[in-house]
Amino acid sequence: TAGIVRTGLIGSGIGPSLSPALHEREARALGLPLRYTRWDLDELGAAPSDVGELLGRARAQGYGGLNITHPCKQQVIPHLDALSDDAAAIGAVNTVVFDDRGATGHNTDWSGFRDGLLTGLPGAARDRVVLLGAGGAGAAAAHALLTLGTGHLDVVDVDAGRARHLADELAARFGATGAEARRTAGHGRDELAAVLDGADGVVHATPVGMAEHPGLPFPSSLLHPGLWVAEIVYRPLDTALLRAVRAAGCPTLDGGRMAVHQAAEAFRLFTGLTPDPARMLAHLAEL
Ligand code: SKM
Repeated sequence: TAGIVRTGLIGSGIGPSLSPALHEREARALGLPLRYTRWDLDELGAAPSDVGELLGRARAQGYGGLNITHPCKQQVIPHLDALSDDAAAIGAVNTVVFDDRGATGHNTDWSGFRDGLLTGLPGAARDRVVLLGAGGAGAAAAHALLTLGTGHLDVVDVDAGRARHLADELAARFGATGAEARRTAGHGRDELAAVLDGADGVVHATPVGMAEHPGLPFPSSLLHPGLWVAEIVYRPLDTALLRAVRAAGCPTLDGGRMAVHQAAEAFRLFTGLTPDPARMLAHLAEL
């Protein structure tokens, strides 16, 4: 019997996730019966290492696919039958699609950031960019920037070793051919001011600005005219950083666009239907 499309999200502490509302509202707008269910590890009493078993259960229940979030984006990989090239390169999966070929892993975080940047800051220069925060979200944004042709990316993290590790990985993947030896460098927090000076834009990918981590990730005195700032946090949609950047007259991109575009691409992979990101963005603003 033609049924409802079943999808969902596996992760820890996902109660506040807006994915169920975003996906279900878009499906309704398209006339598609779809249910998006939270599979919260904490509520299921499951460990991150149970992700393979949970995938099997969802598949047996006829799911079309699942989003995967913290802390399972890496751990899910050994349980998949195939990986998209980008997910393999980034080393993280946020979308799994079930079909007759098995379970295939994708990463729509990087394409979500790319599409958010292209639509939210069209025409912005991105030759020199600073990435603040070398965690998973930062790695996805970095992949997007270098794919889009950013000439030089400085990765900054409180943990300088983590910043260098990501920069090294990116250099191996996106190494420049020819004169310029490499396109990425890693730095500790004390080098932020130096690398911001002369940058076209900065991507903020640390948790600062979320309710549990209030405040500014760096003083607004480090902003300079024309420097754009892209925020990855989307809860709240308006952060102290974005307010400070707007007050300084600099262009901003909030985290809502990445959230919407990663969801839109996952929705397309799950359903084969093309969602309307503008409508999803309007939905997000109402949530
Ligand atoms: O990658 C996304 C994921 O697809 C959904 C999500 C959420 O609903 O909180 C967060 C991100 O990890």
